[in-house]
Amino acid sequence: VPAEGAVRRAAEEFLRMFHAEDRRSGDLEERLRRVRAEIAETGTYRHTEAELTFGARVAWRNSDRCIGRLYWRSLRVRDLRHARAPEEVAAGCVEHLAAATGGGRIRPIITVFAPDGPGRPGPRLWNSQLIRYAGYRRPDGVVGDPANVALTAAALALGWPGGAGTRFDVLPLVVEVPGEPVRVFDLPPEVVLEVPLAHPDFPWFERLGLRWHAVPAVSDMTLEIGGVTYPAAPFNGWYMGTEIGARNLADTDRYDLLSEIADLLGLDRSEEATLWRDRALVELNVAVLHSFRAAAVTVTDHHTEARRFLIHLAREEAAGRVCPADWSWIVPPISGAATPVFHRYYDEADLRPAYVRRPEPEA
Ligand code: HEM
Ligand code: NRG
Repeated sequence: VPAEGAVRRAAEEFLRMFHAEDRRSGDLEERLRRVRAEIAETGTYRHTEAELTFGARVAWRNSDRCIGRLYWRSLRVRDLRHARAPEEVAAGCVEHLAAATGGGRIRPIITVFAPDGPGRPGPRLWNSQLIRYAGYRRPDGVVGDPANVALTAAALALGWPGGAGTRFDVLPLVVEVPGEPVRVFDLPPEVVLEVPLAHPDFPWFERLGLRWHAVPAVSDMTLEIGGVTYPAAPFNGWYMGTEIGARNLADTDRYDLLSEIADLLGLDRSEEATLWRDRALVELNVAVLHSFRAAAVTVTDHHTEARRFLIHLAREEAAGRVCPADWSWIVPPISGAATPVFHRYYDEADLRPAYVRRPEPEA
């Protein structure tokens, strides 16, 4: 928790911004007086629902790594600041997934749990996303997602009995409420929508038994609004296919599937110059987009999303705002120069409100 003067300055800056952007926000001077008094008395202050909603949306708008920001105004904000008990936090996450999944019509949502207060830290989720696949370290390598080996080990150490031992075992939620033992909670399968992957032209693809979950719900970033930090504030939109097809399933330190797929495609892997990696990548990404669409689960492709992002940039510019963007995250991991976001530079700025990645918990 930052010092009182820093909280007051951040609060004032945020409230001035809110009142400048939102005409229904009421009397600024009156609100500033109340917030200053509350900070002087308690060291922090409580956001109104309208402030919280505005802050969470603007934090999305400020996320320089996110290509999906055209829809920042549509973020639905669930206020669970009263939830502090581990059971309440877990239940709030389960409800979040049910509401976000919408049977496949995915809705951008954030659930905000209790903030850090002076001498009273808020709850934390150890999961990097609400839905994560286990990674079990075995003598001959990792079964599952190598990105989640530490979380899997932590869950097992906390009493999680482990899953079926497949490559796609859904991990439990790991909830930390300061002053209490860390707890694990299984996710009910009905809130974990998954898409089995098939390819429109290659029947063998389905037999690989690949799948991915429908909702990317990031749960390891702290939401910072006007000097208040919310360490548990899971948010989600929908997937861009490349996140799954060009990274999660393809990276050598993730599922590392390119060699296997190239062989099934009958490609010549004797030298790099046959571009077997690139051809396998494209077919894997075709399968991801095809399968999500066949399952009626919201997904976007990188060409469409890149075009939308430039519309967003133009709108932000028209509104007189700086729109920070990080080229190395915005440009998609395949076919970069075939998308319009490749061919320009972007403003850099570290604006608030923001989602700030917090360090991985020690496992
Ligand atoms: C990052 C797309 C919604 C905040 C990203 C990335 C993509 C993306 C492709 C890069 C991820 C990576 O390379 O690992 C989308 C799409 C959305 C969406 C298609 C659909 C609506 C949201 C929402 C929020 C958000 C609702 C927050 C309210 C962020 C943040 C990052 C990010 C903070 C950076 C994550 C990090 O540093 O690891 N987004 N996003 N996005 N997005 Fe979005
Ligand atoms: N690349 C990660 C997810 C990061 C955020 N991406 C989104 N966010 N689409 C992965 O799981 O592949 N979102 O809020 O929609």
